[in-house]
Amino acid sequence: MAYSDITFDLNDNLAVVTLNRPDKLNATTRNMHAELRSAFDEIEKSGARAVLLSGAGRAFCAGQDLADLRMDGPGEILELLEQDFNPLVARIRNLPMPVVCAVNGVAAGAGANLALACDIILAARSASFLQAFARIGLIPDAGGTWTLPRQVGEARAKGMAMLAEPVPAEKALEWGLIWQLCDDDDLMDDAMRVASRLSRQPTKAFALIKQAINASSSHGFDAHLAVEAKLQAEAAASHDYDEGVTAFLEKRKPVFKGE
Ligand code: T3D
Repeated sequence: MAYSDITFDLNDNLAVVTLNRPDKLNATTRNMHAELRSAFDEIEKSGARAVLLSGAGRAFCAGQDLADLRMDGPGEILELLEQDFNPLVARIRNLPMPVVCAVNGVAAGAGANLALACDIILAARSASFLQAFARIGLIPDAGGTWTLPRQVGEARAKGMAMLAEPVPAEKALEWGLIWQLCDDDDLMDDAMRVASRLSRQPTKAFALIKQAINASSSHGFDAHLAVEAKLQAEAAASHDYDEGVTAFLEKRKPVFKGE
């Protein structure tokens, strides 16, 4: 597929996906979603072992392009969520490899929740997270009402959703929304370093870590111990587990294959 609303590059097992409508702060369109679906299809087929997601220009993503709406009522919103946003964030959460997000500027509306669906989030000091929905009479979607209370607690989740004020990256770090704060000029190098390191690590274990952590919110502790044991047994069946232990005993660096 030829891409116009995103750029997509795959090198050395690392896929780099960049939202690419900088004039509109990378607001998403139906076409951008179609391109993202195609890119993630390619990623899954290609044997890639990590993804880096970012935005072109001064923003990460301003959420749904409000000029790309028919404005013919709730059916349209349901369609957008069920066909575009929900499958996208679910795919990222369930993708069997780490997804690193470099939040290079404002992440607003569903753009904020797209970033928060990723596994390792780095943000530039000048970036911010804005649950803009209430400004237009909507509620946080694309997983926002699920993710926010878990990550920042109910008090801050409700404040973010109802006051709809930007949360600066430094506060996002303090609140546990993101992994790392970077100087603006360093963000892409730092994010590339993290993503490229992850692309050479035990991918199968990373997929199982995602599965275990995703499942943790729907079980009690005892039930989760059983899930964890089952997933650990799967990890122990991998080449990379054999290699990790062997390399440790031989006092050398492991060479993981992601298998
Ligand atoms: O039907 C549904 O709505 C369902 C799905 C919803 C999911 C959602 O994501 S709802 C939330 C949608 N997003 C927003 O409400 C955010 C809208 N944008 C903003 O509030 C501001 O642009 C920002 C706070 C993000 C940044 O402000 P600022 O001052 O840095 O930039 P700007 O001047 O507002 O924007 C620059 C350009 O991008 C401008 O275009 P122009 O005038 O230069 O041609 C602006 O219109 C455009 N832009 C920014 N966000 C969007 C957008 N165009 C369309 N849709 C946008 N979301």
